[in-house]
Amino acid sequence: MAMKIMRAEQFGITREVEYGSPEQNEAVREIVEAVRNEGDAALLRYTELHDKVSLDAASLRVGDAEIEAAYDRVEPEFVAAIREAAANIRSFHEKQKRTSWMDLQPDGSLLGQIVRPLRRVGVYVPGGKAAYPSSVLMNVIPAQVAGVPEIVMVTPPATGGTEGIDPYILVAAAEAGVREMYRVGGAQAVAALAYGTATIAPVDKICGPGNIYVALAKRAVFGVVDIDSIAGPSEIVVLADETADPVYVAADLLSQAEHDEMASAVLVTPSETLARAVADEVERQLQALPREPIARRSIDSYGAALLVDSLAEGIDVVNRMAPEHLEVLTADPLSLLARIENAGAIFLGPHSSEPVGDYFAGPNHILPTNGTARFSSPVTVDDFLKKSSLIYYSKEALLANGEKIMTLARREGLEGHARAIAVRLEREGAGGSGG
Ligand code: HSO
Ligand code: ZN
Repeated sequence: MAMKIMRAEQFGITREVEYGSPEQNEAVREIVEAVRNEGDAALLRYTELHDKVSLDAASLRVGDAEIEAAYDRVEPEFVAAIREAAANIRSFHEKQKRTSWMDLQPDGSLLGQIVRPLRRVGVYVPGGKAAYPSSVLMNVIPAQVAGVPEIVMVTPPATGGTEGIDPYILVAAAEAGVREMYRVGGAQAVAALAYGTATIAPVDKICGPGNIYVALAKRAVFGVVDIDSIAGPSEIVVLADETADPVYVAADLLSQAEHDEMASAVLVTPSETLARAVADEVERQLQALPREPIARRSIDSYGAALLVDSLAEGIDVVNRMAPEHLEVLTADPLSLLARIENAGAIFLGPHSSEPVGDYFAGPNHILPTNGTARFSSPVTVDDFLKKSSLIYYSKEALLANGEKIMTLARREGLEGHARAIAVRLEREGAGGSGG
């Protein structure tokens, strides 16, 4: 089966959010409760049950020697590349920093917003094939730039298969500056981060991707702590005209299709010639791709080349899809930028292949999926900051505005509110004694 070519209006965008089966939800509820009530004991029990690793509380924490040893197990070029990527990601996110502000009003009042980092953040790193060192950087660095003083990583004990924790994950975390790491995963790790145990102190926010149990556990503890958004499968839309190179378009579509059988990779183009060339090229490149089975299933189920009458119509289609990643491979991509409203990340021109953003350029690769780019944003420094409002009213301001405040309070039937103002106006207002 080759990539489908069809008119854009024939393409149904059906994406579903995973809420888990009743059994999965029940299992997660039980784990979260047990960890909440029993702490480390439950943590160790579920680790033995689900990860088949028996640990004691003292061995949950990953030691410095183990982190050091990880450096000997990875290639020097990996360390060099991840260092440079981390530096790019850091300098990009530095631009997102916000500062507190205070505004002195003419009446002598001071109004403002105080920006503070969260105190402690937990980053979940999944086990198995989806343990991406790049995603460790994308979660940790914005938190660091925000100024979060304590960043802790949790990952299942056999992230790297039977060898224990994947050394590439340990090196990425260490390069990003994480010093506190625990070998624990699944719903039990999320519960430990939310409620704390004797070994793991509770955090204020949990972020990072995981399997369905991790996602359900994050939903279950939301409110006790903050969580990041729950990511859906990767998506890429390439908007291209006849000037695009079909080899590039196909390669970029496959770069996301290989993530997941449920990933979606879609070409939108007014050129039927390009659509046919890309479909042929996808098939040719698929045959030589190591993750061909995954990518092929993704292309077969969610991939397509969509024909439109014009680039203007193409932009409408893109805005309706609100893709996680959008590549614009047209003669003049910058001229289209102003009309693109909904996309997690926009890649312009033939040299901005999507993996440039996944790994290296600096913007975050944790992006809104499932059409949520209509209303949400990539992970930024803001996700690790909170704000407090500041009010320092002057006497002059209170005297000038007190009556209005009382009017509003009494309208709501809140006499106590009105009196809190009234007592001050009586004492300090015109004729009052408080000069
Ligand atoms: N494209 C993925 C992120 C990723 N790619 C990690 C490679 N490693 C979701 O945006
Ligand atoms: Zn990717």
